[in-house]
Amino acid sequence: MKPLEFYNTLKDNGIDFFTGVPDTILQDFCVCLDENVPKGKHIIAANEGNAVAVAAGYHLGTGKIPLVYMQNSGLSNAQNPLLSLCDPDIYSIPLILLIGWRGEPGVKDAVQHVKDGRIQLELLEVLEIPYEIFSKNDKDFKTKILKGIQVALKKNCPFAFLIKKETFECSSLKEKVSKDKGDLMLREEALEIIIEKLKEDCTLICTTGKTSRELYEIRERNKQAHFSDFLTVGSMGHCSSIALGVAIAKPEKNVICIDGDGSLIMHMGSLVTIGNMKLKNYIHILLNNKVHESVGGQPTGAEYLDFPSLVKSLGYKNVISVKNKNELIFQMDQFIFNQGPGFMEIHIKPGSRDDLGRPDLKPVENKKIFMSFLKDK
Ligand SMILES: Cc1ncc(C[n+]2csc(CCOP(=O)(O)OP(=O)(O)O)c2C)c(N)n1
Repeated sequence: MKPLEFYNTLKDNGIDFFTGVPDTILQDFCVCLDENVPKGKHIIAANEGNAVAVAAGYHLGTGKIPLVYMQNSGLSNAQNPLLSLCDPDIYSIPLILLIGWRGEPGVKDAVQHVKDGRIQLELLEVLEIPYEIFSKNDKDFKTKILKGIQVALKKNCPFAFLIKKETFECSSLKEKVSKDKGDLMLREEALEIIIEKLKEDCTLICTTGKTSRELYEIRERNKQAHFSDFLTVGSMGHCSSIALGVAIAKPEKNVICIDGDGSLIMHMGSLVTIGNMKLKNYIHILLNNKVHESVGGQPTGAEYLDFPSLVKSLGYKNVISVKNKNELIFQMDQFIFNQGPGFMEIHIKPGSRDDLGRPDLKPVENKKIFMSFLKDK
């Protein structure tokens, strides 16, 4: 299906406002939005709940039906405003939800998507959200769009369009994100240096997406064990809070959270708690490429965000920002030994290897070896 045809059908039926959090299944539709939606009418939100709320506000101001896009794992973030704001039993707000169906039964996907995918239809039914399913070569897609909009309008309720993998035809976004960015490092180069500089017994809590996949592969290449790394394969935006819990439990250990800008922004409130806790053993490293690189390179909103000033204002003690390899090598030696909570922002450029794999380690196995590592120390 051509994203532009899909978009034009939405537009012809009165949808002129789009907000959401990107996902791989929807990345070509997002490129189409960037190219066609007038400025200010396409908002990449911090998280899916925020997107639903912004869309609800747009409806209140215009009476129109907005569209909210998300990966299906983001439906849980959106659940609160869907049930307690938009639901027909509360304010009854019409919305179109465009949901990327990761982990669809019978379609190979990463482990963190399997359950979400399996319960997808039942979940929508329990939430009492009517839906239509879209797939590649869908001949009826215009009728389905029309039906969804009519139901949403008639019942004043959210209506979901569930999008299967490879429904949308490819665009050229990948090329757009790999343009030259001076001497900024790639995420994997920065990770290699971090791993080299850290002592073997440092505890790492790593964020969702390609960061954890790269960390896993670096350990394999270095022939190092994985027991000191917790790979947060799902629950985007929560690695800093997981790290906080570990740091509280293990005050004698340096606990290092490796975060991404999209993830950090998704649940940015955690910074307030971390700042308040003032743990000396808490270190937060932000790999800031300003985009959701793992799912297609859409901007996160970090472009104009001054993370060092923000975290300083929240009580982080040891705060620095680095932009290239030499600065990172130089600063790492000192940084980990300074008193926490520490925050190191590393400006990096978007990009990753095409042949990047996924961890061969099951999450439950990861948990077991990580917990025995923490226990041993
Ligand atoms: C709740 C939720 N929404 C969306 C996603 C899809 N997703 C996976 S990784 C990612 C991007 C993460 O961006 P960032 O933290 O900046 O890291 P980068 O990929 O740029 O290294 C997104 C949006 C998800 N996994 N979970």
